[in-house]
Amino acid sequence: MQLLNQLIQSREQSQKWLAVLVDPDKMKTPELLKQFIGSCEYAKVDLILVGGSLLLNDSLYECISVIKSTTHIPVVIFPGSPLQISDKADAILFLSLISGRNPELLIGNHVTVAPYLKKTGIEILPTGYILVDCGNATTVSYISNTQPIPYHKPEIAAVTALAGEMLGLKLIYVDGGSGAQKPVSQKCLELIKQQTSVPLITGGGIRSLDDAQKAWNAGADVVVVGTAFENDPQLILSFRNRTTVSA
Ligand code: 1GP
Repeated sequence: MQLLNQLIQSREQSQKWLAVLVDPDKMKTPELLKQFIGSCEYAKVDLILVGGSLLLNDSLYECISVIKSTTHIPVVIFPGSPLQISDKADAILFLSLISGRNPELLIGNHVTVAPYLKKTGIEILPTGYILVDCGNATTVSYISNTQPIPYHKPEIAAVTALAGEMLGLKLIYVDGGSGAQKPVSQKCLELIKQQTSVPLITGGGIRSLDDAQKAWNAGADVVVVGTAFENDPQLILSFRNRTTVSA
């Protein structure tokens, strides 16, 4: 079954997903990456995102190959630039940065990469990407040259998500950016959940199972963790016993 349909099915059953973000630049050796993927299996991770706002090394392809040779957990590209494409992945978040007003990130880059993406045959996940200011300037807000939505204006995030769904986007990803000081507010997730009916992904600044649980309870269907697991790879083990079905 296509990933989007699996996610919709999980959402209908109130089942929550855990996604791990792997930054290829942080891959020290293939062995260490394989070890970490082993921990992902133990922690019953549902999705592995690969990508980054700024990749300094040309290691995306190798990183995905190593992961695919180690696990059956689906691998999804979370592209920080049009260069981050690989036919080795299962799918790609085809991101439109709808919180910003940078035409290249709303539609421009998409036109450039569309024919290449078609050739890869991987699943395309049209995603409304919303950046929220979560306390510090992140790489993504600098590189994208866009202004994030203010933390205390969740209603703006909610109507932005609504407009994204009306435009036909199939997923909403509300992100504080990698290494955010704090996660996107629960109020923001609740309002987006009320306004929209497509699956909701959130990430940025999630540092513990408790943070993730709060995000799931507030309405996120998928919680993404990157920096916290990079800093402490053992932390992922504590996610094994999470509650994956919400009330
Ligand atoms: C960033 O949402 C992801 O786009 C993950 O953020 O690295 O802060 O976990 P962290």
